[in-house]
Amino acid sequence: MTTVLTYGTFDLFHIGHLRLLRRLAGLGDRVIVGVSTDEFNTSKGKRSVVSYGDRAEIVRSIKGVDLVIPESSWDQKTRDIEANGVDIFVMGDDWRGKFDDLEALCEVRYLPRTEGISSSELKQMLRALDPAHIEDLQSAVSTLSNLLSHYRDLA
Ligand code: C2G
Repeated sequence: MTTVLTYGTFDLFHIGHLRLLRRLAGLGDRVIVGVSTDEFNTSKGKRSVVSYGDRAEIVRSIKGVDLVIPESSWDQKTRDIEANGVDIFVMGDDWRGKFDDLEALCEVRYLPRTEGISSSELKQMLRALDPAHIEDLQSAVSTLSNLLSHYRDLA
């Protein structure tokens, strides 16, 4: 029985998160995922769009994930590894080198991230769609459609 452990915020769950969790399921028999609590995210200077409860439920429902635990501090990893008999600790390679100290307890692996998608980019797109911008977009669309019908009449 090989136990694999990872951590993350998993906000606005996307294909990058899914591919990472799928690869974890391929590395072992039991997959444990620490999901950052909203309070811990605040301490990381992050604010999730999706609440901890919902993020944990989404991750728990991913095929191959056996257990979700709350991540509420940076230093709980050692305890979690020992308490769950973890064999492989895995993170995306944006964390490369950051958790090498855990090699004293188990194997540490960094897997390539999925390019072109991130929660922060999705958040930026959502911010761009706030009401103030939508009005501008709507007036631009109506201007364009008026122009279009005008040219149609000319054609
Ligand atoms: N990830 C990925 N590809 C992406 C985006 C994310 O493979 N396009 C991976 C990250 O490398 C990470 C995991 O998905 O391993 C979760 O990413 P985040 O939700 O951004 O987690 P983060 O905020 O980095 O929290 O103690 C560690 C922290 O909890 C990590």
